Amino acid sequence: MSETIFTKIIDKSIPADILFEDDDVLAFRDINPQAPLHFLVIPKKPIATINDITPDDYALVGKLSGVAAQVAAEYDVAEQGFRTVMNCNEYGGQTVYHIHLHVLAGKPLGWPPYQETLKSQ
Ligand code: DGP
Repeated sequence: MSETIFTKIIDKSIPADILFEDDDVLAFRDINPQAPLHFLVIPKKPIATINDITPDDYALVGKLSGVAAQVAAEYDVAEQGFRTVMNCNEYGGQTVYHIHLHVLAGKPLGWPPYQETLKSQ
């Protein structure tokens, strides 16, 4: 997998506002926040997209949700609620090809999360 900006955040060659870190996972604030609290939870292992997850990664990928909830609790938004999103490839709106769980919190979030009216199929 080619290196992404997130590899540089993991190895600290570029700065980020880090909210959580352990041997497997990093959480940091999104540079372009879409909610009062918007952070990303990523595995340190570079996995390009959801499509590239293998069974060996299932525990690691599950841990992203656990860390999301842990950080949300630390920032006192867990009880109000929050949204997690993982975009995949072009139609999913993915721009950085290192999987990342968006965590959006701090205000009521609309649903559905897109504006287009579905055309008849
Ligand atoms: P996505 O579109 O799902 O691939 O989301 C990528 C997110 O990554 C986007 O919300 C902005 C964020 N992002 C991109 N570059 C940087 C960066 O250098 N630092 C931080 N903190 N976030 C970044």
